[in-house]
Order: sequence, then structure tokens, then C-alpha cells
Amino acid sequence: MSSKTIWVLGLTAVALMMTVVLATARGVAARPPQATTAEVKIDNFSFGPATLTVAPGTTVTWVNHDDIPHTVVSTDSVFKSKVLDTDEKFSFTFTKAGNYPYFCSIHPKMTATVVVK
Ligand SMILES: [Cu+2]
Repeated sequence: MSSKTIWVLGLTAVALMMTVVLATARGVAARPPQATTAEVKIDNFSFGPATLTVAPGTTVTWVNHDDIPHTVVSTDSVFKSKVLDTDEKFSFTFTKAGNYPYFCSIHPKMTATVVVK
């Protein structure tokens, strides 16, 4: 093996190691910093919090703590729950940034918004 061949092999090995290190660093940086789940409580004819701000990729779960049924319906038809009885849940994962207003179709005065950013 000539010294030139050894030098090229050594350089290739270094380049491979750098690729692995960079790929690993990028993987860590890509992880979202926020929690990926959030909860909205339905109680006393209202959604709490009325405005929930989450990161893209977050799964939001609505839980009906009221003793009467409610629904969770997106104003822009992005999501729609079935009728939720007491302690029933509905989940939706928000992948795109934006404002997502929603309401209860049984009690349309019940409104709230999920903000994804
Ligand atoms: Cu309702």
C-alpha cells in the first residue's frame, strides 16, 4: 500500500465519522422541544383553556367533565368528535401551524380555539 493510498483511506474514515456525528446532532436538534400532548377540559358549558397554544405534531385530547353531553367540532371542518358523554374523550393531532377555532354543536355558544405554531 502506498502512502498516498493510506492517506486517502484515512481521509475517507474521517469523512465517514463526521457524517455520523453530524447526522446524530441533526437528529437531536430535530426533536420538538414542547410536549407532544395537551388536554382541554370540558366543564360547566365551557372549554378550558379557551385558547390552547401547541407546537405542530401535538395531540390534543378533549375530556368531557360535564354531566351533560358535548361535542368538539372544528369551525373549518378539520376535526369533529362524536357526542361525548361524561368522562368520554376525543383526540386530534395537529400537524400544520394555524388557528383552529371549534365549538360544541349541541351548544353552539361554547367556542374555543387551538393555536398551532
Ligand atoms: Cu356542549
